[in-house]
Amino acid sequence: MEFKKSLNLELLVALLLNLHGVEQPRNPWSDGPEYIAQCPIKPGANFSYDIIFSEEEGTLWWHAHSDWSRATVHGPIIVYPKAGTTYPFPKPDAEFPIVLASWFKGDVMEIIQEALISGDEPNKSDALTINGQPGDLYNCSKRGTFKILFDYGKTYLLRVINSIMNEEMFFMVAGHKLTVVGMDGAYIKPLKTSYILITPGQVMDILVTANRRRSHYYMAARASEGVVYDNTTTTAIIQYSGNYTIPSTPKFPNLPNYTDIDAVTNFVRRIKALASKEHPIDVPKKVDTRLFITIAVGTLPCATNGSCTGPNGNKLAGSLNNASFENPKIDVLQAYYKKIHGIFTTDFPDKPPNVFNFTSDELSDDVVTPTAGTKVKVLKYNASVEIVFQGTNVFSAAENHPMHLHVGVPKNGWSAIRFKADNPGVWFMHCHLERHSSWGMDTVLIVRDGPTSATSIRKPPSYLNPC
Ligand SMILES: [Cu+2]
Repeated sequence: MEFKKSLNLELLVALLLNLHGVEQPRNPWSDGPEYIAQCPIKPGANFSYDIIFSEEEGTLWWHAHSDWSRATVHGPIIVYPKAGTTYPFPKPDAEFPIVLASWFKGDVMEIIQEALISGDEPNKSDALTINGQPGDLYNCSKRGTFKILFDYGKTYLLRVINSIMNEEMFFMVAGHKLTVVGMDGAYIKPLKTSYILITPGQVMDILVTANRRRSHYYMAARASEGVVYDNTTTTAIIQYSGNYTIPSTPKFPNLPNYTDIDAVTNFVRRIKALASKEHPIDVPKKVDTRLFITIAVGTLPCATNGSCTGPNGNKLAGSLNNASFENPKIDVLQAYYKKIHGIFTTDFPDKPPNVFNFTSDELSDDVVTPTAGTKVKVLKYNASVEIVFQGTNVFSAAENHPMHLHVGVPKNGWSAIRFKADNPGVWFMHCHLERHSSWGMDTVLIVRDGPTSATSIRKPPSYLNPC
């Protein structure tokens, strides 16, 4: 698969791709994040990505991964069942990708650059969109609202992708039950629900049966609250085929409130892996490498002495175990592979440097003083790893953190994951709230090579972009 064309000549920004849910066995060279897997592709240059699919099925997606280019450069990838096999659920009659995204009045790359210089919160988006259109509740897009046609009695597969920059989203279809059957490139136990909560970076495969009175119905999405969030509502319309009186306005869904934490919890706790014979899961029962990682928003001193407009004249900084990630001069992968010293350090802490009441409502602002640097964690090949992520309430900035190892860390809560480090390479681990990632809420996991060439990083492509 080549994305050469879409990344070519006319683009004015440096772009990189990140493939969501694609495991890319031993192939970090085409994973994408700038300064992690490669240097940014400069305007006018091009780069071919080699994307190796292995176990993935269902919906995946790709997005640019250079500053905030993800806002507008993204798209679905669909993996159908292997020849001779079928879905682990009744085959849908038709399918629609539903891509949620953010719209900013202004240049997104400038918006984040200005925020990083000022040290303050970046601008909120001005609209949220479904397949590129904000929908009827904004004053700019009535004619363009995205519409799909339902034939009564048929079952449709909605492939919902959240490419929104900073908001976790409730999504609903008025009057219709949803059955979630897949997430992030894997099928799950069918989950019947009236709404979903989908975090930035996530994908959900959802069955909807057209079994309601022939009419027009809104599908709609709005945020679950964050510290700062776009509180607008994006819509698209489902129109039944056939003869009926068209309503003056489509039926609107009863979306959970922005602040409805119970709605978040009640949905998320029901997500279960398929764990069938055909779709096994293999969670390590014994663990030999443990990481306990606190997630915090703190501050770093202002680069331009005292002129920052963040808290106390400082600049906002995200951190994992008090380490605030800084992009290196050369990508970590190249430095690791070619043994170039002085680009990163391997001292990412295994546990929080200081222990405090992580979720207290009364924390002093200096309880976490992050250190800026390029700290990575090196894992042995085949290590059985457990990571416990712990959310914190530093700066009263507790919110959900959708960590890109595909795990949501709930507001003032924790998540635990286990995996076998059997994919040698250099892998970016970051919060998928884009402003948190820009503030340094990131680190890199390096999985060392195994004993043979078949358990080692593949050879680099013949051309690597210079930094
Ligand atoms: Cu976060």
